[in-house]
Amino acid sequence: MLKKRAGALLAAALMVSALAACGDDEGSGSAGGGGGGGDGKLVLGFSQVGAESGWRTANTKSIQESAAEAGYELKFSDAQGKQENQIKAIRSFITQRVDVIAFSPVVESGWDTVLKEAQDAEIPVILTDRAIDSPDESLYESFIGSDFVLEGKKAGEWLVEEYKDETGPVNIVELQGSPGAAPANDRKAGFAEVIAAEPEKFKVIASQTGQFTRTDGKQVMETFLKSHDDIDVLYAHNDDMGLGAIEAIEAAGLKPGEDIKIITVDAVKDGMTALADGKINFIVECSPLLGPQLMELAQTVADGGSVEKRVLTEETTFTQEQAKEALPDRKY
Ligand code: GYE
Repeated sequence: MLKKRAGALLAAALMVSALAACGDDEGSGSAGGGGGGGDGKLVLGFSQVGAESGWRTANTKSIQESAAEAGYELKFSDAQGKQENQIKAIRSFITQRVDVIAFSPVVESGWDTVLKEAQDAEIPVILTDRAIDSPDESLYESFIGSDFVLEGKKAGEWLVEEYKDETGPVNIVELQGSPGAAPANDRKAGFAEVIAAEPEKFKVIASQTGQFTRTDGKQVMETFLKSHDDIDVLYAHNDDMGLGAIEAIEAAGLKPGEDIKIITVDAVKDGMTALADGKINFIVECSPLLGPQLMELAQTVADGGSVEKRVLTEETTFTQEQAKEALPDRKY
């Protein structure tokens, strides 16, 4: 890899000196605008999960803008929520011999074969946002993203504190993210671990996937409301499902945030607005702005340098008051 980049840099340097040599008759035309391919630009192949949520849209934007800013050529592929599409995209990046492959795995399992192919082709891979469950860490250079278990724990801790003066039982319904995805598995586990300290008090009476989307969040909440008339709390693994559920709760004649308390994860603008309006009670932040750090990592691995195996995103939490303060400056 080092050799390849060094070669590309050398080629670029030669090109510059060649231009300088015949520079006399060059006008003041735009500098460095090499016409596609072979111009020494880092080529990054990125396979995105899809466009299921506000978080995902902000994440895509961050990656596209950061690549443009860094002057990289970004080959962007949308998997529409399907692992098979991601595997196809990765194989196509290998065939095209991109410099670096990055992807946000739809699910945790089943990546070893295709990542081995990338390794054999000597193309470094960076995981963004979501982890894989392979024990072979040599299959990727780095994983940049949040600690989803911690996010689940923060959600649980808020709940425990909120009900500390009450005896319970506190009936909770849970809207899980898409099945098999790291944030769905981990946010469920972190939350469960915290509330397990008081098993007689906190009861998860229903838990089902809402696919990280508003539509499914709304639909599943409707079925929860039909089969349970004693729901105290909704824990949704992302804002979008929580926002969909709010529609279902209002349609059932109940007040979200009061009759049913709501905890979500992400803190995208729409979620923060609902929080500031009192319809959500607490949001655990998960930052989608991974672009700038991803570009740095891509450059370093393409240059043959070593990077941290795990790059953690820094995050906070928001109450309704804090959301009101943060909203005016919220970028996504
Ligand atoms: O929380 C959710 C999105 O992987 C962290 O995926 C991401 C999650 C995010 O659909 O809104």
